[in-house]
Order: sequence, then C-alpha cells, then structure tokens
Amino acid sequence: MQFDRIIKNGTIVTASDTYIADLGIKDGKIAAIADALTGADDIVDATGLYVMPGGIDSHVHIDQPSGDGIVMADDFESGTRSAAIGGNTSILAFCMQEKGDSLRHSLDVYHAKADGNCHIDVAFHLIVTDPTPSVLGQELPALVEDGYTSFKVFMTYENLRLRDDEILDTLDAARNTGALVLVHCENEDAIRFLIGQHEAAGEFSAKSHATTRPIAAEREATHRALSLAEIVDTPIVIVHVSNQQAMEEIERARVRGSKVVGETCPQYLMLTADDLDQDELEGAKFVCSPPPRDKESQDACWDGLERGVFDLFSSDHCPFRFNDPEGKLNEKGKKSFRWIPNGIPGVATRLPILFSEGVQKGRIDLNRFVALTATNHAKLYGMYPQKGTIAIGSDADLALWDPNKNVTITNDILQQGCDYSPYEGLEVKGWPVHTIVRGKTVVKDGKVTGQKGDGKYLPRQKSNLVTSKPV
Ligand code: DUC
Ligand code: ZN
Ligand code: ZN
Repeated sequence: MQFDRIIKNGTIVTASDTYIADLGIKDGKIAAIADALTGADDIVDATGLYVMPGGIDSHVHIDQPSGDGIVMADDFESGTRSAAIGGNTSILAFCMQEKGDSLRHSLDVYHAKADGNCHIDVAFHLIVTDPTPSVLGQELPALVEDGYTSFKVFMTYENLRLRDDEILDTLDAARNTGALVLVHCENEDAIRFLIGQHEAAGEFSAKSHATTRPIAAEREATHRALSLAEIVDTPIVIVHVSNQQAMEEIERARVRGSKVVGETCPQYLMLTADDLDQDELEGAKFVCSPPPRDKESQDACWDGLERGVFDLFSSDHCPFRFNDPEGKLNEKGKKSFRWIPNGIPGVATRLPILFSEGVQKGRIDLNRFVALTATNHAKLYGMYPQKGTIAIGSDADLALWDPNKNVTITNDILQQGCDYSPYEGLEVKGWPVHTIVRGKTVVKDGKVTGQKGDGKYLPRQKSNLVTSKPV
C-alpha cells in the first residue's frame, strides 16, 4: 500500500491556510496532501471536521518536586494522557534542577520518570535554580548541543529564585551557548513584604494569595527581566503574563529593539481574583502564580492574543489535588494561603477553551488559533517543521476537531490525576474528537486508544529566535 492511512475530506487548517484535501500518512509522516487520495486500507473520514496540527503545550509541569509532603497530581502517564484528550500531540515539560544537583542528574531523574510512560511526545525545558560556574560554563553548552535548548529561571520563590547578578550570568551563558531563556517575573521581596503584612493583620485565606502578588510585583519584575536581557543582548520569553501593565513592558522592549516573546494562559482569560475569594478552602483551587486578576486584565490578555503581544498560548498545567493532604488542602495549606501549593491543572482544557471562547466568538481566526497553540511553539522551541504544521515530511501529529460538538467540562472527561478542574461546568463549543500522534490514533471520541509508550522523547534544535533563521 502506498500509505498506511488516509485522512479523507477534512478541512485542513495551518497557521497560514485553510483548505479541503486528503492527507496520506506513511511511517508516521505526512506523505501526501491532495484531492481524492487512494492507496490505504485505513481511511479516516474527516468530513465536516477541521484537521489541525496537534496542540503543542510548551508550558507544563509534571511530577515536579513541590515542597515537603506535597505531590503533583500528574505523573507522565496521566499528564500526557490528559493532554491527548485535549487535542495535544506534544508537550514541553519542565525538568527542575534541585539545588546542589547537576543539570545532567536532574535530566536523568526526569527521563526515568518520562521515558516509556508517555502517550504523546515530550521534550524538556530545564529550570536552573543553581547557576554555578560549572553549570553555566560546562554543563549548559553540552546540554544545548544534546537538544535541551531552553531553560526557565524564577524571580520569585525563596528557594528557586535567582538574584539579578545570577540572572545576568545565566542570560550571558544562554547568549554564549544559543539557549533560550524563559523568565517567571514576580518580585519576591515585594511579595514577602506583603505576606508579612497580611499575616500580621491575621489574613490567611486564599484570596490573600492574589493581594500579596499584585500587578505591580509582576510589572516591576517583567521590566527588570527585559532590562537585564537588553543589557546582555539576548532574547527572552516572558511566560504566563496576566495583565496589561506587563504587556506594555513587553511592547516597550520590542520598540527598543529587543527580541521578546510573550506567553499567556487560559487562567488569565477565564478566571479572576474573585475565584480565590470564595469559601476560604474552595478558593485554594484557583491559587496559581501570577494570580488571576480582574475583568479588565482578562480583556487586555484577549487583546494581546489578537494583536500579537502574545505569540504563545500555553496551559501552565501545574496540578495539585484539592481534597488531599499532599495537595492544596495539606495541613498547613488549610491554615494559610502561604502554604497552598501554587498551580492549577489545564493541559486538557487549553485548546477547547481557546477554540470556543476565541474562534467561535470571533476573537481570533482558525489560523491564529493554530499559530498560538502549535506552530509558534514548534518554531520558538526548535521543533519546526517536524512538529507544529501540516506539510509533506512533517510528523503526522494531528487533532481532528468537530466545531459543532458541545461539551460541558467536568473533571472526569479530562482523565487527569487531579480531582478537579478550575473550569468545571464551563460549556464549550468545539472539541478534538481524534488525536493522532505520528500517524497513530491515541484518543478517539474521548477514549484513550493508544498506550503509554506511544509518546517519545524529542530532542530539539536551537530556537529560531536565537539563530534568527527564517522558517
Ligand atoms: N510558575 C509556573 O510557571 N507554574 C506554576 C507555578 C509557578 O510559579
Ligand atoms: Zn512560573
Ligand atoms: Zn509554569
């Protein structure tokens, strides 16, 4: 047979085009795009469906150490299963360096967790918490050559954050090695000051998570990160942007000539600080950093997606079970917001939310949807054109969308390790009914048809932002 499989009569959508055609798949790759293809026993009828590149979620935390007695709700099996349910075919997960450990050791630990356990393809960003001369001067260059071409640094969390001199050293190492740096921008000293004030005033409930991490703390750190990157003359990614003022910092840096990419996430479109201000325990479900803001900030983030302030729409999936002593309601977390683990689940709901709220409501078109959820991630993180598009020679990573399928989000359909979704009860129009990884259907009509091990580890090229290669 000429092909292993043909996807027939679908409407193919890429970041630039929308057209009806058949796709021929051979050995996990797209081998032909044409009208009326024949030459396969396995035919998938995609009449009335959109055939899109599978989602690439480039901001996912899985099985990450999260403090004494706290355990993340997803391992690589459940996290990638849930990602596939939501139409994703690749994720970039974070591999966190624990202080004192080498980056190589950290990667060995994460590979042991992930390899053979994933339903979809996985790559790693590193999180650098201990930027010693040997980490920056020796390990990092070798790891970039090995395909670990991006890493994140934190400006917040006492045990994770880097100080400005360390950030400068790290950005400089990135510039020298061709790595791309992602920055979590919140001012730790300001947050600690505010936590002290809240505790002195006897304010311990979840809503204080939002008031101790105000917009000014995010704006200031965003400005500082952009300034430090400008001083070193290296590109950066500002992740999980929540509001207009941080967006303005990104736009101003671009006007000055900086190469900067902005990312936002569903929580900044769909949630507000009021969600934390429910019953003091229920509010814990919505604790994430930066915190969700207000209606005005939601509108600003939508505007940023439409205008191109943001090139990336990621989930920042960071799941902790709610009703669990190892999760949100751990003993200390029940008593103070300060001990509620930061992060919410979202890898399965990212795409349906943007499709329903963005495409169906006329805020963005289908091609922008694909760019924001797949193509831009592949280009920025060195996976294009193997991933992130529908073209001859690319991996046959596809999500087939029924634009008319109405779904009410409930936690059970997401098949994740978490015991809740922040979006339970949300009605969405449009759902990925078929997820295909390198030619194999791993989810069909909400049922997992693949198995763990279908997903492979993905080494990556350097970012197009670093190499300035046209793509
Ligand atoms: N930063 C993230 O990127 N994810 C979850 C928590 C955090 O602080
Ligand atoms: Zn972060
Ligand atoms: Zn994150």
